[in-house]
Amino acid sequence: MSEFDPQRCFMQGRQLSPELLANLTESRLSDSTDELQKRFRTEQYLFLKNVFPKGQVEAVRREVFGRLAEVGEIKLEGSNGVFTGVSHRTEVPEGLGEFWKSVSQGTALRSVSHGPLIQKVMDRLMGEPTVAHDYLFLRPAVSGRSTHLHYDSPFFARGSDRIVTVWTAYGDIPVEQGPLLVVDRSFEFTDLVEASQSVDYDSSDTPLVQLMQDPSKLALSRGVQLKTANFEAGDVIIFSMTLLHGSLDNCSPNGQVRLSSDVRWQPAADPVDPRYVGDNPPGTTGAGYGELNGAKPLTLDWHQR
Ligand SMILES: O=C(O)CCC(=O)C(=O)O
Repeated sequence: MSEFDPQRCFMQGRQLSPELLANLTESRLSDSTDELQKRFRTEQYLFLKNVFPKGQVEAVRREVFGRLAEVGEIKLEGSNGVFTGVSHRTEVPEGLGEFWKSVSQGTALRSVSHGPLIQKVMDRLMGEPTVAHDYLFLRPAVSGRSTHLHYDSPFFARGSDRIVTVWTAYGDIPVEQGPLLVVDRSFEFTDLVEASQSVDYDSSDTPLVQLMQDPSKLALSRGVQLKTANFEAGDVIIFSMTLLHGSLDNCSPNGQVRLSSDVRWQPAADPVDPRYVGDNPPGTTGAGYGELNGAKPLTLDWHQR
């Protein structure tokens, strides 16, 4: 297991208390299906190492960073993406939403995010045929773009109640570059889970779905740990709708962009929320790919940390 430096974990500019941080429990595809299913039932997440071959991940990086290079945001160093500090994305003739849709539907990306490898994993984990939502959340994160703690249930409250999120690391993402973090056993915080489940989110204004409080104070008051890891290219974390999670700040000193996607999977037998299917999915609020954070031009916030 690659240990991380707990001093290097920040969320929204706040350093997390090192004594509250711990490594995610690692799982491997070679573990038995029974073991994987049991671990998912117990912890409501599975941190699966090396799901995708490095070559496939490299292809995704080249594809996505190549598109961002076209709009001046990324300086390509091999398959590494370094933010240039400028963006010409608002000038694309098709508009930001269409541009982001085309990046999110790239061939290399989809052959990983919706390909046979992950399909097999999900069928195994759920013990029945599964299907992925077509709508994909692609996240190139520069500094200042971390995600507050939240439960996913308000966004995916319609359709199946057996949905899970599959978050994939496209590249090595050490803790200082902003990987995913989960609040251990947060499915037991009945008050917060119930509050999140009472929201069926379809509006870009109000309902409060993010927890704005200091993650360390929350973990301390609930007697739990904050779990993350030095993610490696091709690692995946699968988690339930009732597990609090967010991402660490990307503190890369040289503007290294961290790249991930998150996609929802569910049993194929359950109804699928039509907002997230098709070539032109409306998305949560109806604004399509244009509503996603990823659709916004990269900004210079990373200089401000
Ligand atoms: O990658 C991130 O910053 C957040 C991901 C997330 O919230 C999710 O996968 O549900």
